[in-house]
Amino acid sequence: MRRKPHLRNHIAVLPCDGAGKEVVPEAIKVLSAAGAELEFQDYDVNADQYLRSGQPIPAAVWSDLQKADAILFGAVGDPRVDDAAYLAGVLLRLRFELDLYVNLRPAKLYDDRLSPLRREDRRKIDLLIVRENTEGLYVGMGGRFKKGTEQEVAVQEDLNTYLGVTRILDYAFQAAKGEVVMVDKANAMTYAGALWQQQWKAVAKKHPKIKTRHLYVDAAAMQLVRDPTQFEVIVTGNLFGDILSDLTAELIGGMGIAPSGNINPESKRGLFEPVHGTAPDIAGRGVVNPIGAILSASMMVRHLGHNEMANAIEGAVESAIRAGECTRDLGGSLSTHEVGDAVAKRLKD
Ligand code: GGG
Repeated sequence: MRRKPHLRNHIAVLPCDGAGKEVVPEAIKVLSAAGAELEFQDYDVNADQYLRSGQPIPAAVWSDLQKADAILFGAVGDPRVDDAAYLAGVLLRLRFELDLYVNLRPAKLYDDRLSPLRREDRRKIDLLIVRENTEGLYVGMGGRFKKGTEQEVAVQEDLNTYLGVTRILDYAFQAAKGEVVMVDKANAMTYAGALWQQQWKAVAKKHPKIKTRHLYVDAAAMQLVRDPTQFEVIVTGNLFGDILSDLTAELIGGMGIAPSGNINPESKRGLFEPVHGTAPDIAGRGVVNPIGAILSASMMVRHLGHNEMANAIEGAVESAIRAGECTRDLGGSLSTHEVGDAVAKRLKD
C-alpha cells in the first residue's frame, strides 16, 4: 500500500526508556537545525506506561503509528518488566506488523582514532549490513516442554520463507554498487541454508553487474575483524545480522555511534533507531552518546527523500567527532546535550 505524500512529514516519536529518552531529543534538535520541516508527535510508549496499562503499545497509539510517515525510536527495555514480552510487544511488533522487513545497519568510520584496528589500511570502513528483520529466530515460534523439570525440552524455530528470503536478497542487490556478500550457516543449518542458497543464486542472476561472494557467518566475523574494508554490502538473516552489526559498531567507535533503519521499501514505512539499547548503567546522567540517534534521524530524512539534508547531518556529525566534540565513549568530555548542540551548531553556521 503506497500512502499519499504529505507536504510536511508526520513523525511519530517514541523515545521509550532509559538512554532512548536522552538521545531522541538531541536527534530532533539536530533535525530542526538542519531545517527539516517535520511534524513531531511524542507517544507515551515506555515501561511506566506498560506497568500502568498492561499494554506495551496502547490501541489508540497503535492506530496513529500505522499512519505516521516515519517513526523515530529510542530504546526499549526496563528491569521492572519482563524483557522478552516487552520487547516483543513494542519493537518486534512494530517491525513485524508494519512489515519493516529491511534492517539497515551502516558502519562508517568517521575518524581514524575511533578504530580499534591496529593497521591503518584496514580502517577505511564504510559498509552496510542488510539484515532480514521479520523472520528467522525472532518470530517467537516454539515452546518449552516439561518446563521446570530436568527433562525440559526447549524448541525455538528458525522461520525462513521464500518471500522473506527473496525480498531481502533483492533489496541488498539494489543497495549495492559493486558487490554483495551473503552470509549464512548453510553447512550446519541445512534446510534454511538451502533456501537462502537457492534464492541467492536466483536473485544474483537478475543482477549480473553486481559481484557476489558467500561466507559462512563464522568466517564473516573473522573477515570483518581482519579487514572490514573488503565489504560493501552484507546481506544476512535476522540473528546473524544482529550479531555482526554489534561487531561492526565496535569497529567504528562503539554502540553509541551506530544508527539503523527498519524499512519497507514498498509501503515506504520506516522506523529509525540507534542500535544501542537503554544503557541502564549510564542512562540518566547526561553522558549517553546521541550520535547513533542523530545518524538514525539522518537515515530517516534520507528515506523521506531529503538526501542533501541527510548528507549535511552526516557531515556535521563527522566534523564534531573529528574536533573531539563528543561524549567520553568517543574520547571527548561533552554531555549528551552538548554533543547535540555541537552538531546542531554546524548545521546552523
Ligand atoms: N534501539 C534498540 C533497542 O531498543 N533495542 C532493544 C534492546 O536491546 N533492549 C534491551 C535493553 O535496552 O536493555
